[in-house]
Amino acid sequence: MTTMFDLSGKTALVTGSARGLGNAIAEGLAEAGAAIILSDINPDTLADAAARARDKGYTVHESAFDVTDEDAVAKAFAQFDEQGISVDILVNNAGIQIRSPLVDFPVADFRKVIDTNLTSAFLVGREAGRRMVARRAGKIINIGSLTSEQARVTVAPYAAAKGGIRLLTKSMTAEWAEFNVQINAIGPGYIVTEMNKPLIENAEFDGWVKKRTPARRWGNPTDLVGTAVFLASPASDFVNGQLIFVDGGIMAVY
Ligand code: GCO
Repeated sequence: MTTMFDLSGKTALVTGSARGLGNAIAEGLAEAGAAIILSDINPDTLADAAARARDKGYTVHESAFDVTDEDAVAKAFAQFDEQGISVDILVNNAGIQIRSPLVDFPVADFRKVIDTNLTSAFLVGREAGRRMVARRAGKIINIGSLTSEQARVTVAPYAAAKGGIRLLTKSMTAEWAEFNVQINAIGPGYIVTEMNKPLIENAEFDGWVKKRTPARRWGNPTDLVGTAVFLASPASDFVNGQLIFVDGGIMAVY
């Protein structure tokens, strides 16, 4: 039974994995046996995260690139090819948040959020997908959100991007499932991360989250690990195109 969830011999690339959800997911995949490629736009925080992961005994590669830059993404994958590293598992996690009322949203910020949260998953997913299709094997996990399904005030481009992630996941499935590539998404609920700091520190919002979440608490980044390992492992070989909410029950109850 445990071999079903064993990731030994596999390599997982997690974008935006120097901290937050991406870091917890990467370390979780490593704990399940995968070698990990930590990746972030900031080489300093990336080096720190890699040192921490190596201290825990994991096999760690590092790759600093901008997920919104087509050439940089292509170059990173060309380097993996040269080093003989195959990305067996990709987690498209990199993301940013900019909050503002929609009537005032600057177009440059709108584009930046769409680029970083959605176009990035296409760009990195395309490089990984080409190779997975050729190898007839692969797992892609896109990180969605509650806002993949439902909107919330002040985060319109984020919600538009995360809604896009849901259909990008299905589109990848439409084209790559026949080549034994499984593409699914995780929809985290409200999780304690640096990105959500302004929400956590806002007493009213914090109270709302605890009331709105049937589990009556914020999630921790490690709450996502079980689902990530499942979606990265042979246990999910016939699961494809799904968005699985890991949200303490929010989407089940209104
Ligand atoms: C925010 C957003 C997100 C939420 C997430 C829940 O304002 O930052 O609401 O960060 O935590 O969308 O899935």
